[in-house]
Amino acid sequence: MPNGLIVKALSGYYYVLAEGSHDSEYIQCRARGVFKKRNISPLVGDRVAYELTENGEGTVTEILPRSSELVRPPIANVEQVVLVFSVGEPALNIPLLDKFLVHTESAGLDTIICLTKRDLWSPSASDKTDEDSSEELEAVVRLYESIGYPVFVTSSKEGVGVEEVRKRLSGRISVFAGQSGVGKSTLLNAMIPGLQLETNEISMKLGRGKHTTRHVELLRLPNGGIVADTPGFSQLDFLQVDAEGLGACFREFAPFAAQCRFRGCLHLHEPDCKVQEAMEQGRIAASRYSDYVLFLEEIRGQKRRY
Ligand SMILES: Nc1nc2c(ncn2[C@@H]2O[C@H](COP(=O)(O)OP(=O)(O)OP(=O)(O)O)[C@@H](O)[C@H]2O)c(=O)[nH]1
Ligand SMILES: [Mg+2]
Ligand SMILES: [Zn+2]
Repeated sequence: MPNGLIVKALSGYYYVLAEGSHDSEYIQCRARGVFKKRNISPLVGDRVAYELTENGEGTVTEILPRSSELVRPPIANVEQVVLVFSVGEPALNIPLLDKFLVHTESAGLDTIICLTKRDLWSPSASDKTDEDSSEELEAVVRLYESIGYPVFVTSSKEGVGVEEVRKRLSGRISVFAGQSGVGKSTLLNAMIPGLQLETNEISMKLGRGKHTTRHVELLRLPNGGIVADTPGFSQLDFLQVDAEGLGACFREFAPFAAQCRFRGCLHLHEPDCKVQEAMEQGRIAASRYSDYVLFLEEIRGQKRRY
């Protein structure tokens, strides 16, 4: 049976690129019924075995073992997640960024942060000068870089930073993830000559995107590498992370957490908690710590509902 790669999933069909094939001829496949029975669904990024059927279509018969798996966006076998957040329209949402980071950490994936629409950045207070305003953005960049995440600031409109992001994706399998309207598809169009993914203005009334991209699709980069465009989303639950595991998803807590007096310290009100101490001393950012506390409450609330 031939093997292939699922490059796109749409309306119950999986588009499979035959192994070794370099053109864009896909075999349109259905999944074998047994997957549904076992509650498994093939994902974009899956390497699969398939069989050809009479009508020129195919059936996915087997999913080969995955090296990684994300639920949102649904994709298998990526090595790197690019968290795409706009600095304006929609406004930069730091708690949501921290939440996405929990998910990529818990999935064990490398993460880079891409702050888009640099041309739309404006200071949060109206009396600030231009200089103050870029300082505020630089502080965000510095914070996440200090934690260990590479950060890119881009403007697809002005062609800023696009080349740097492309280089970072070269030779790897990556996925773009972020809210609707932050400019994921626009950035990919800017990066890949000839690509014309559909894009749409955000709704000014609602301050968010219009969910333009509707499916996950793998795209080949001109200088090697594969990147997936995905539909925007902002709702994320914590079903895969429990209260005890949350702290480990905040990378910069690790050296302090190791020295807390209690094993299994949740870093809330425990005596001799080194994470709280580090936060008070400004060695852990207050915004990160408060998002940690927020997520902990959310996880506990989720549990109670069951
Ligand atoms: N000013 C400015 N606008 C941008 C930039 N990048 C994208 N946009 C605009 O932002 C809007 C949304 O862009 P999309 O690329 O459709 O956003 P998306 O993240 O793919 O959205 P979904 O597919 O809905 O998830 C479009 O009107 C783009 O032209 C930028 O760098 N600067
Ligand atoms: Mg899009
Ligand atoms: Zn602690």
